[in-house]
Amino acid sequence: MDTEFKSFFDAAPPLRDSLDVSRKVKEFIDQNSQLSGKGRPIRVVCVTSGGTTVPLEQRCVRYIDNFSSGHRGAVSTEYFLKAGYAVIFLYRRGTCQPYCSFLPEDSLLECFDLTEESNVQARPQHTEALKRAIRDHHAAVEEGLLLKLPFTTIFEYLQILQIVAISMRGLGSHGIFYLAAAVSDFYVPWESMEEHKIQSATGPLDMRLAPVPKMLLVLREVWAPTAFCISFKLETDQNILLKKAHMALRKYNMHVVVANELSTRKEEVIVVTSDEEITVHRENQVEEVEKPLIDLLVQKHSAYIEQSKHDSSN
Ligand code: 9Z3
Repeated sequence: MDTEFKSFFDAAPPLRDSLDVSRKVKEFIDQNSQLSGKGRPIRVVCVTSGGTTVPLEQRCVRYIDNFSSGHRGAVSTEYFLKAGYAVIFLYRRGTCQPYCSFLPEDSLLECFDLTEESNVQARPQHTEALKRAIRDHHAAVEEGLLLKLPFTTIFEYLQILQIVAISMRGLGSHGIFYLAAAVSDFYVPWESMEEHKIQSATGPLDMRLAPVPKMLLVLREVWAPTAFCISFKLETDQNILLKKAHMALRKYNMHVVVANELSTRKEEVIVVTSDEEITVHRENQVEEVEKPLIDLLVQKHSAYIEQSKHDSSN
């Protein structure tokens, strides 16, 4: 493994439930692989979602965070499930969850009333969306097609992603990584981090942040070399977005890079591959941009599976 990465992992605080996470991921993949015996070739996608935090103290009081709401990851998970995939949803604690993005921002309680007999009843304007969400969510969980794994820090995120990636190796080309999480570019290495709360009385705070090692290359070359890899490129300057997306595609050897600009990300994304750029728009106010996006990515994944079969038979 890349030496930068090795030292990142060696110095990171150990993941608290690593055995439990490994067991859950293994069981999930085994259980879904058995389904393939019933004639359904199983496809598993790891969807990453939300932003990673960068702690400033080992006994963390303060941290650096980013804007990501987890909406893209949560809604994409719903569409992958609809397309027949089993989904490992690696999400930031407290961010948007699958089947919950329609909820009013102020409170879930806005969806319900109490009847005169003190029973809970959905308000008419929310009834259809609630029914659909309850039905689809329970179906995914009962069929064992959705595994949720939470993270908070950059350390937890990369350690869990490694466990998932290595466990998915056996799926070959049937595995996808859909890396929508907004991953910190800089962090405070654990060994140089203050143990206790930084005192404000000592005056202005100077801090040196180290670059986070580029996980995409290790994922592609070492952890899961046969999986179909989709990463996202986010910029705020539309003029450099496509250039940066093409650079990421080449540098990290991704199969697809989805380019998005911060302010228009819910309306439009551009799917970039080595031979094309396809702009995908939100089709109407009811359906999200993730619907045509996942349709297109599923097509590209199917073509990749066929190509991999063809390559291995030659
Ligand atoms: C994205 O670009 C996602 O589409 C968003 C989704 C984070 C913009 P929300 O969570 O937003 O729905 O509010 N994710 C990847 C961003 C990122 O950190 N990309 C890295 C980069 O641009 C590559 S891994 O350098």
